[in-house]
Amino acid sequence: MTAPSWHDRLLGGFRKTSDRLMGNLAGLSAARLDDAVLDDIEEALIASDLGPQTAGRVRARLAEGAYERNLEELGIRLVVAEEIERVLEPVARPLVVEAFPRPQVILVIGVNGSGKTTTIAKLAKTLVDQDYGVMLAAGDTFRAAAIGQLRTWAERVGVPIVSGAEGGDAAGIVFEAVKQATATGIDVLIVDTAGRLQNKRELMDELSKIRRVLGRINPESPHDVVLVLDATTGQNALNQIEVFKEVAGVTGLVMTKLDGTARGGVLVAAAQQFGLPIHAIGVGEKIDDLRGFDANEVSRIIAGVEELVR
Ligand SMILES: Nc1nc2c(ncn2[C@@H]2O[C@H](COP(=O)(O)OP(=O)(O)O)[C@@H](O)[C@H]2O)c(=O)[nH]1
Ligand SMILES: [Mg+2]
Repeated sequence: MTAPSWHDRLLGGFRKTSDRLMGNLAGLSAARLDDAVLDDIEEALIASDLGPQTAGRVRARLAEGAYERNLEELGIRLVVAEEIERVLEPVARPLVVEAFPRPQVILVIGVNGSGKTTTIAKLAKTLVDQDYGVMLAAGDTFRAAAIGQLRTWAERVGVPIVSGAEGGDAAGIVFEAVKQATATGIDVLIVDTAGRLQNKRELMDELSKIRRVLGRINPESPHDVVLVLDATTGQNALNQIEVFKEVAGVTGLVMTKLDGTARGGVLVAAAQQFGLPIHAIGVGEKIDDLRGFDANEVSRIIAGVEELVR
C-alpha cells in the first residue's frame, strides 16, 4: 500500500469544511438561486468555519450573477473558490530568512499538543535543505519529555540544540542559544516554548521574559513569532490567536494536522479576521510533512472544485 499523496491528505484536512459545502451546493443551478437557496449557501459557508464576511461576499456575488449568467454547480463552486482565494492569497507568505546580523530568531508558540515541536523539526529540515545553518533551543522546560523529544528531532535532522534541565529557566536557555548561534555563524535559531494556556499569567510571564532577553541582545529579535494552530480544534483556533497575540505578539501562523479530520476552513476566517501571514501547513507527523501554503489549491479544495473536475 502506498501512502496517500500529500494532496490527498490535504483533501482530507479540509473534508469537513468542503463536505458541508458540497452537501448544500449539490445539484444547484442558476434557476434555483433564489433567496432561500442563497440563505442556505451562506449558512453552509458559515457552518463550514469560513466566517461571516466571506460567506456574505460569496452570497452577494452569487446573487448578482444569478439571473444573468447560467451558473451550474461547478460555476457556483468556482465563485466560492475565487472569493476564498481573495482572502487567502494575501496571507500565503513563506518564512523568509533575511535577518542581519544573523541569527534570525524564530519563536514558536502555541498550546500544548498543537504541534510546535514537530513543526520546529519540519521547519529545521526545510531550512537545512536550503543550506541554512539551523540551531534549536529547548525553551519548553516544563516537561522532561518535551526536551527529549526536541533532542531526538535535532539528532535526526542533524542540527545542534541548546537545552537545559527540566524546570529550568527558559529565558536562560534562549540567551545561551543566541550566544552559541552567534559564535558559530548559525543562520536561524528556532526556539521551542511551553504552551500552558490554562495559566495565562505564567505563560505571559515566561514568554515576555524570553522576549526581553532576546530584545536586549538585538532589538529586532525575535524576528518571527510563529503561532502553531491545530486544525482539528476548528473555531477554537480563533480564540487562540486572540490570546497569543495578547501575551506574546504573533507575526505568522502555521496550521498543523490538516491531514486528519480537520476543520481547515477556519483558516479562511482567521485570514479574514487577523490578516496574519500563513507560513506553512502540516499534513502529517513525518519530517517532510510541512508544506508551503498555496492559496489557490486550498481554495479549490475547500470549494470542492477539485472533486468535480477530477
Ligand atoms: N496528523 C498530524 N499529526 C501531527 C502534525 N503535527 C504534529 N502532529 C502530532 O501532534 C502531536 C503533538 O505534537 P507536538 O509537536 O508534540 O506538539 P507540541 O506540544 O505543541 O509541541 C504529536 O503526536 C505529533 O506527532 C500534523 O501535521 N499532522
Ligand atoms: Mg512540544
